[in-house]
Amino acid sequence: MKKIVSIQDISCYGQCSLTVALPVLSARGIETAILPSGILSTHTGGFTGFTVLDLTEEMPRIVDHWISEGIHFDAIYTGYIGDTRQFDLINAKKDAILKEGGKLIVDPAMADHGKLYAALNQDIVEGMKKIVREADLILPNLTEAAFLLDRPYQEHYTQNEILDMVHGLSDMGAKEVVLTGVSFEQSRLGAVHYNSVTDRVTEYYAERQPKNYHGTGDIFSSIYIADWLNGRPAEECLRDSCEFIVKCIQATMPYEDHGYGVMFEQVLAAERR
Ligand code: PXL
Repeated sequence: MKKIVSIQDISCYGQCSLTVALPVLSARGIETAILPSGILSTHTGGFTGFTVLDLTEEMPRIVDHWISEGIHFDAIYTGYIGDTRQFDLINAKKDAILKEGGKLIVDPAMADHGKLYAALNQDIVEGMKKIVREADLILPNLTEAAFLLDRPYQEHYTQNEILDMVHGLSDMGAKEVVLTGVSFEQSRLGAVHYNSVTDRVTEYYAERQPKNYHGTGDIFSSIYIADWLNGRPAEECLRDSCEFIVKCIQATMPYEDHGYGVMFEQVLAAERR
């Protein structure tokens, strides 16, 4: 059984970051520890007046206790990070809490639809670049990729431009890149995987759904990471995570008052039946 630690915020309400990563990873058979980067009353998309408790000071105390207990992980999975000091902490401590050959997985959750999330700024982008360089696997969406590469965000990309982006991201240091939100035709939306070791590109496109929801990036990453740690090939990881998101959106759309996240619980539960 693989053991992972996820480093991202707890958005107490809103179905994103740790409140989706934990159940999804657990349901896929991954033991999941958490290192919360902060506690927010809600996520920062669509809610106003949210509260934030930064946990930067507490994080090294937690990690140092784990080190003294000899606790090690197969992988670290980072997501939303609200304070730049946390990037240095991750780089400084990662080797001490990873098993030999353990992996650093970075979902640079910081932006979407061409814009940074409400509480973030360019310093977070610069910090994110520091951990992307060290990563075995990164899972940016198109907006995050544009920020990481210091390129302007475009509404549309050609196939060559997408390939150029995944190569650019892997040139930054990431061994494997999963670029999400890729679309070349109106009715299909999916993701592109690039493995810099084998120089292989894999793509998967699912049926585009008529609505966007918060938290789908976090759920996509959690499914992908669980499958990846369970040793499944890129084409299966991509198909499983894209189709899972499609099902989550379809489960949520009938409920018009549920605009803040997707009802992924139903989809997880249906898999068990
Ligand atoms: O889903 C990404 C995410 C994670 N954490 C917080 C967020 C967001 C997206 O807005 O606000 C706090």
